Amino acid sequence: MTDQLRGALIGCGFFAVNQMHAWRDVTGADIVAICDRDPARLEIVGDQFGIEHRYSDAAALFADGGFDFVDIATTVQSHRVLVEMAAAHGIPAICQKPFAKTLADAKAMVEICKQAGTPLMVHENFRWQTPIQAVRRVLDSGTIGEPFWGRFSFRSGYDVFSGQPYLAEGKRFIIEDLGIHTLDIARYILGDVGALSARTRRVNPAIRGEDVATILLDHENGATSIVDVSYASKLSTEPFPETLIELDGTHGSLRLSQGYRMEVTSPGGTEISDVSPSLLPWASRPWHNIQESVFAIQQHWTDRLKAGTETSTSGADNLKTFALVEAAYASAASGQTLNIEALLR
Ligand code: NAD
Ligand code: 89V
Repeated sequence: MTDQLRGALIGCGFFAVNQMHAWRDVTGADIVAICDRDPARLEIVGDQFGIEHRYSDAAALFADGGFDFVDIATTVQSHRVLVEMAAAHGIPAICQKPFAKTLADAKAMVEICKQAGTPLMVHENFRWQTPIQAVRRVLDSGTIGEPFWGRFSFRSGYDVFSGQPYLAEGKRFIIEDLGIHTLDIARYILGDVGALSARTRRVNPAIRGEDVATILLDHENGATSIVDVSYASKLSTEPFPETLIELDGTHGSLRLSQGYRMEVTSPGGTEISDVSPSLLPWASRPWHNIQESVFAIQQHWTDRLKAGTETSTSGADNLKTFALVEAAYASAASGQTLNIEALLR
């Protein structure tokens, strides 16, 4: 591995622009080639970021080579084929969320990279947000003791469909696109999940999938939590894209509330802090929280790839988040509680 890693990015759409900005800030890696089957997107992103090597076909990109890793920023339909292409060429890969169309595909993708001996990370960036990292640090400090209950809440009325029109078209919507992040945060904060039960509904008649979901999680450590997500909530101050958190522990409690305000209560009293993300020079409100986490996860990948160690959101780790998505849809359809271990076998 050279000191300055060379990356190729596939998929120059809406979100990839954030990834390209963040790659410019990352220490130790540069994007040297890009690929998109849409010539207009290839030109816009290539010109904006001064990338000369441009491909309309991923197979041609891999055949030419000249890079140390690939960053797959396409939508889910192409994730499996592109991850498999990377593994076949011995190239480490980052893959955007949702990792795959099905849990069976996701398992196959993890297996093929394992067989090839190539690192695989899912771009699950929400756990890298500044406020989420701040919550993790409070738990690690022991201030509130052992957490026994939690709530991870994302309720918004923000128009996500204008930037990402495909979100209105899929049979599945909020759990697959946004709840996947919230479920990952619940796992990151309270640990792996043994069972879950979910209820969903569609409020917005102009979209195809569900835009509200309420999910009850039994964590393996005995804690119980609720993940509740909505894009149908009309609030006095729009909170997009903040995840709000409530945690009750044996010695105290934590509340992460709107406006990035964290309140921690312990036997010593209550401390209030501002855990706002920073506004990177290329970022814009209200997306800056997400944009900063894109930089953080890409720096993490670069550091870990150089060190030869596993990433926080490796493909194998993400199977445990992806299983929660599958289980939530199955539970909402059947009304049953789903066992997660059985899905992961
Ligand atoms: P998009 O449709 O705007 O962009 C996808 C691009 O990929 C398009 O330009 C398309 O032409 C290109 N593409 C698709 N298949 C290709 C292939 N086989 N070869 C080459 N190019 C191909 O989509 P988007 O909104 O940018 O979303 C991309 C992914 O990012 C999705 O999986 C989405 O869920 C995810 N996303 C993640 C976050 C986050 O915070 N992690 C936020 C938004 C979107
Ligand atoms: O993070 C995402 O995947 C985005 C959004 C925050 C809009 O849901 O699609």
